[in-house]
Amino acid sequence: MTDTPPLSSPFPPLDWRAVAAARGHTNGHVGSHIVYYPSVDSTNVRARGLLRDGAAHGTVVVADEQTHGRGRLGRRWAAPPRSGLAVSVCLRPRAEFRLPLVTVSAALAVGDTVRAVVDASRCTLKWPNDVLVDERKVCGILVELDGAPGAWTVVVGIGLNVNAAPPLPTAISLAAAIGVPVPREPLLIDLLAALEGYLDRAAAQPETVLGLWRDRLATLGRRVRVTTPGGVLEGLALDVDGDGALLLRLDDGTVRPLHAGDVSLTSG
Ligand code: BT5
Repeated sequence: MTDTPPLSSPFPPLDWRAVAAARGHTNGHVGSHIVYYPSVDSTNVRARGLLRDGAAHGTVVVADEQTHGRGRLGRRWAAPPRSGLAVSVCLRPRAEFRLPLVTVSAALAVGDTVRAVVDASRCTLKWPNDVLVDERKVCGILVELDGAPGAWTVVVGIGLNVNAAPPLPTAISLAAAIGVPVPREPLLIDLLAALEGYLDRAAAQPETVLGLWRDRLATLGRRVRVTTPGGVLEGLALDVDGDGALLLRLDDGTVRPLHAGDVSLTSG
């Protein structure tokens, strides 16, 4: 944890101390304890290790560069150093917490944070875990569980393209969307506060949070193609159920629930 990173970048390092100061020091708050790396393999990997070592609920790992940023299903997350936010939040949910609502809470929180910068009409959520601006991916979310039923530890990893994005036709950054650079610290402060708010709400009123997510999911009502371990399925994205599964109506009329961990939405 040094402030002199061995990397060259047109962007300044994250002022993580300002973020920590803004989030306060109350135990259990998301961001009350922040672990910063100038460069790290993956913030999710580090956060899982911290949880194994007893880290408190709400501990946040943030890095200015990831050398092995992880996506879902073995894919990679890449971003130019210091250009965006690579954040992993350590959670120790209560046994009754509905775990799919971690991803839902994170997507809603990122959506709010993005909408504070980009006109809301340009920002949509794509099931299960993408936040899009102008139909291009500005953020990905990776939730990973360890432990055992009733005593899960959860890491919610969030990658947000702030001032640059990798050269993918499907990717966009906030700065590219609005034409000016965007300071990362206020974004991270807002994101952590919003995540805490949605997680609290998801614990108390899960249906309300699912309803907010359903309203923002651009996927619903569209024809989609989904890659599953058993092959490719096509159909109409009807709705999401109480576990966050996507209800897909196949062309033969049957409805299949699809769970986020297993599938990849390749069009829609
Ligand atoms: C995700 O996976 O979208 C989850 C990404 C989570 C990244 C965060 S960063 C902090 C934390 N630490 C980690 O190690 N991971 C988390 P998935 O749905 O599988 O999407 C991955 C795909 O998105 C890749 O195969 C690329 O096509 C594309 N992609 C990679 N980097 C991108 C970027 N920066 N912006 C937009 N698309 C990207």
